[in-house]
Amino acid sequence: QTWRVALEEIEGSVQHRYAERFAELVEERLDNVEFVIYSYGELSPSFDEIYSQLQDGAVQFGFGSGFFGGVVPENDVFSLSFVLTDDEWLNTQILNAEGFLWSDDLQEAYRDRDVQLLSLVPEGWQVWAGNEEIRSVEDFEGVRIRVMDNRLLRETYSAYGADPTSVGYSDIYGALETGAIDANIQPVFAHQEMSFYEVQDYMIFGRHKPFIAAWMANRDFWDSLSDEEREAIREANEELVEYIHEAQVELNERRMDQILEARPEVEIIDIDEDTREAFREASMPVRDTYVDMAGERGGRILERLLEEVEAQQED
Ligand code: 6CS
Repeated sequence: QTWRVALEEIEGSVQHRYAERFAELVEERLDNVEFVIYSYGELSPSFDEIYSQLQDGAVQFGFGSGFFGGVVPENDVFSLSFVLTDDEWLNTQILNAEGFLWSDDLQEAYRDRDVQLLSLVPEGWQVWAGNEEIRSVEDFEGVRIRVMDNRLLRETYSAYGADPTSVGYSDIYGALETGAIDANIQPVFAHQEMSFYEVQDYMIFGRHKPFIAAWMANRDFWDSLSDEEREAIREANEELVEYIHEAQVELNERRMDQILEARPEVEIIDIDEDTREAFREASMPVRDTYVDMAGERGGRILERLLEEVEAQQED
């Protein structure tokens, strides 16, 4: 049988690396399975369409990130800033801890929308990039920043005084080039692979959140699998937690070098701890918006995540 995988990102990306390794590990364990991976653009430029294919079972596996709140509102918990720590490996472990990933509330939120959540994949820090220097919350005043189509992200940047607008992934380059937008937020690898760095002069590391993608299967497909098949998938996902952390760190470093090689004039700005605190405070009211949007179950998921952050930090 052929199992199809839909990515939100192009070849070479973190999602692509994840899917390739996942396919290898599962094919090693199951004789009769073969994977086909569709990179971004191969099925449709529209994420809505890609997500519908996963919900319908036209594809068996796929990723959902910043746009996926339109399908699973609780997924927007991963769009909040300053919920996780500033340690990337710790964050990866927190998100994939049994007590969070496999908690009933989180699992039901996805299953209610016909998908089965399998793992959570941090792809590297979200990095602000723009044509203007940003060193403080005040510097965001009036900046036309592109965010994924997501009310929480729009509210976060409005809270900083910016002018957020949602543009499709494939339209960002043109919007930056023509000056329709001034800034955009991506993990480093995406700034490089999508060539956004060519039209942005500053890259600003605020470590406000990792880019997080949910890795999912179609629910009915998952329910139809044998125990052996489900076990093979779970083992592969468990092995991938450490693998993809190391791969994304290495990939993001390499892509940063490539950016600076191609455009040494790109300036890197590191936001200091005091300024991060100001960003954290300004973003706090957005947690209430999340609970308004995602409801009581969404609120419990946020609480569970915050508890897990606390527990893992104590260890
Ligand atoms: O910004 C976006 O729209 C896209 N960025 C990445 C790194 N992955 C998929 C996402 O939708």
